[in-house]
Amino acid sequence: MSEHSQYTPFSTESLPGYLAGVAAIADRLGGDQSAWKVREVGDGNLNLVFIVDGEIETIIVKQALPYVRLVGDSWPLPLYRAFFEYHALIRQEARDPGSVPEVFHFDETNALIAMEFIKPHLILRHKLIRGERVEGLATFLGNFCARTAFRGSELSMKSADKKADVGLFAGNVEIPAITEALVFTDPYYDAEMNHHTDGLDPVVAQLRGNTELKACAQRMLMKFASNTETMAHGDLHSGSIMSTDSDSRVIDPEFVQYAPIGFDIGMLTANFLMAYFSQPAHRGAELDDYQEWILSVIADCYQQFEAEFIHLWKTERTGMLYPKSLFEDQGHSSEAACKALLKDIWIDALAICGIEMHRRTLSLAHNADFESIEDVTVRAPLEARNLMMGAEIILKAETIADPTALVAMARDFNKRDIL
Ligand code: SR1
Ligand code: MG
Repeated sequence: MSEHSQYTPFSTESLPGYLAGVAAIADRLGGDQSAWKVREVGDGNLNLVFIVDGEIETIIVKQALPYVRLVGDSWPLPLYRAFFEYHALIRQEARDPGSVPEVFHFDETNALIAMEFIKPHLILRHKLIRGERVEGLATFLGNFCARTAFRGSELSMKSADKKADVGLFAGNVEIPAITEALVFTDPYYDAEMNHHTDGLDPVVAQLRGNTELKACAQRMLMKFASNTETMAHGDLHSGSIMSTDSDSRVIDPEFVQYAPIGFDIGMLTANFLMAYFSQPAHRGAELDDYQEWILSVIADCYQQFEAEFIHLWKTERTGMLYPKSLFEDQGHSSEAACKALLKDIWIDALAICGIEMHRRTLSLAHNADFESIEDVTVRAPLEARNLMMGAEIILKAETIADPTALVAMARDFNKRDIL
């Protein structure tokens, strides 16, 4: 039987009838299905997303489509990604309670997850474009990255459990393949689905002509494809975060994959840097202050990631890796070992960061931070700063000491006239 034989893509009209048949959901919504209000609000690249207002509660229903929504049915995509998203959500909830939406119902056949409607939160990317600040953002995200990374690794997990989980998620083939192509490879040659802003050609030619840069990106791809350090969210950008002015949550882990620990925090850092570089087109008088706030989030987030990682190292190091039997039980400090590991994670995170900065301006899926700048003569020079800083991060990762040095680099690139 094919994966699709019993699958039904729902519409705003057909969804209430389906939900009425799921007792736990019908009770949660309350009242009669005829009174439920359904809106389809998916603005991402892949799925249907419905908001369902019942008499008692509002919920989100996310359903995978058998193709890439951004491109159309010429690009098929397996429905089984919903299964992995569901499993990622429940693991993230266990590893960092309260950080992700609560799952109410999962239907594997229909590739459908019914979950908590996080409100009054909005997509962080839109808040950043509007110049809004979010209290506690860096602490929340630093903790999320550290807790999910540490508790999903063999620093914490039993080896057999972690290996079984790696086996489970290894079935998620096509989704990481998108990342492998769109993120790591396509930016560096004129791949079919690529596009970039008019006026950027000289910078793009410079990057694509740099064999050292391409080799560094491929080296990182090799690590991404083969290194199962932890369960990564896999697509942790500002569109995968929802915030109020003082509370944040992470959504949308369908790109989940076992990957290097630096993957999520590196991708996240890149998305804050792109928010930073795009600001001159979005802000007026308060530009400098707001850009500095974004840089403070980048530095604080990474510092919190390291602080929480070190805390977990001291308090929850119960896995097969760096066992206490080798260090503390021998009267030996493991501090230097932890520091050396964090250095390796930082270097990986930097490489991912630079690569993500490139793919969001050169590959298929761009971001609204830059894309919403309609005047290409304004957009291109800002994207050029982003592209050139991305290259320097990748090529000089070993020489960037810490997040303070990274944000200092951003200030420098933000002043450059590259085009
Ligand atoms: C075809 S999917 C393009 C992008 O959308 C997702 O959000 C991921 O970022 C992916 O790379
Ligand atoms: Mg997404």
